[in-house]
Amino acid sequence: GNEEAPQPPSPTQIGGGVVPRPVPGEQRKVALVTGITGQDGSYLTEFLLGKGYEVHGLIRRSSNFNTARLEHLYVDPHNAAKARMKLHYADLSDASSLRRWVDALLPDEVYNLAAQSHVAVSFEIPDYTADVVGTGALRLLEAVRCASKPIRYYQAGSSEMFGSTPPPQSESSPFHPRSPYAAAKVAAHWYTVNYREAYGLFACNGILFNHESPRRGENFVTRKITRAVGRIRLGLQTKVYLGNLSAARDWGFAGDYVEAMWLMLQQDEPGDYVVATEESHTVEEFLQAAFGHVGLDWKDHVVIDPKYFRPAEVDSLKGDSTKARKALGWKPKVGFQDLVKMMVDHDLEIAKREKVLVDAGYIDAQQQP
Ligand code: NDP
Ligand code: GDR
Repeated sequence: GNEEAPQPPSPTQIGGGVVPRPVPGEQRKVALVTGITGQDGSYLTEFLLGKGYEVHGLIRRSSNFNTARLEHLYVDPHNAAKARMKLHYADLSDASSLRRWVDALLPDEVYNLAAQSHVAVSFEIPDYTADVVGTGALRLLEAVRCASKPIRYYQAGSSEMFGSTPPPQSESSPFHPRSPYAAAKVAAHWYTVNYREAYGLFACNGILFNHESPRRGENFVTRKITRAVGRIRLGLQTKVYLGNLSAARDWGFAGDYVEAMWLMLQQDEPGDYVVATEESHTVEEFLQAAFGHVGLDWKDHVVIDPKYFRPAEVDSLKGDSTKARKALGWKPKVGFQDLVKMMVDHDLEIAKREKVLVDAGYIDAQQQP
């Protein structure tokens, strides 16, 4: 028809990255993304808009606005031709809301990124975590299965599912979850496999190792450290309280990982894929790199607080992503040192703005993030 050509969204303001232009004349696909307000949801939305998709996101009701990571992508829906991202209220704990939006939108692809994603918090609210992370995936799969057209489904699986299984971990490594969060992700993984086998659904599990960015939630260890580095460098705080520094993680950049999600849904056959950098570092090594980048020694500023130790820990994760690299042609672009620098540089800028407000007497420096 004479519909206006898709407009590229404005360049991103947080987390770097400029949205690529959609290819003109390409048929517009429709994606439905749960967890769109989270770290990965924002990068995936940018990526899909860049591919020319119309992106619908399910957001949950909150007393505070929870759309900060999407602000730079938002176009007023009254500008119907340009607004290619649309947000709708739903909740992974509410099957009726999921069913309704899947039926109303009939997307080509569904990305299930929603989760209570904090491992330590899952020990505090295990029942809720199981409901949203495990049963929530089942509710969404059921909505997709019952839809009146075939829909491709992506499940956000996690390296936490391997838990105490020693590295390197690949698709054939056994799961041994070490938290309510991880156990719920294992359930979601097998629900997804089961819907593929039972109903022939095009359903994929991405088993993603840790991935970080300047948009990472501030209570995950990498961002907690880089926020603290920025503030300590600017004199806004002196100490940061942490738990276990000897845990090793395979840390990549979230912007790289969302491409792997999409690639999985573009294959001829559905499958499960490990996505990882194949490089592992301890929390202590992250501290060294982050404090070192601004010329500080982490040992002068880190205090161990046992309250951050977990009832059961995952000691060592290092992925073997041979399958994804061969079958999807995927590989990470950002390495460990560049990731740390990207996050520290971003958080130094935030600290500079905070310092202006502190110096002017508008905020209290003690109000730590
Ligand atoms: P975030 O915690 O940043 O985002 C989680 C998203 O889920 C948010 O949009 C959140 O909404 C939403 N959400 C939480 N509870 C509900 C609910 N009951 N109903 C609907 N939406 C809900 O996670 P990430 O972006 O880092 O991760 C995305 C997914 O990938 C998650 O499933 C996570 O478990 C998984 N994963 C993440 C990895 C990582 O290293 N980042 C690695 C492997 C897997 P709100 O903004 O309102 O809180
Ligand atoms: P993780 O990420 O549990 O791997 O789950 P997190 O950054 O929370 O912890 C990584 C390691 O750091 C240790 N640690 C601390 N962690 C936090 N959050 N706060 C601290 O103060 C602290 N001190 C030390 C932890 O004990 C742990 O060993 C993330 C989430 O994104 C999951 O949703 C995802 O599935 C996995 O990554 C892959």
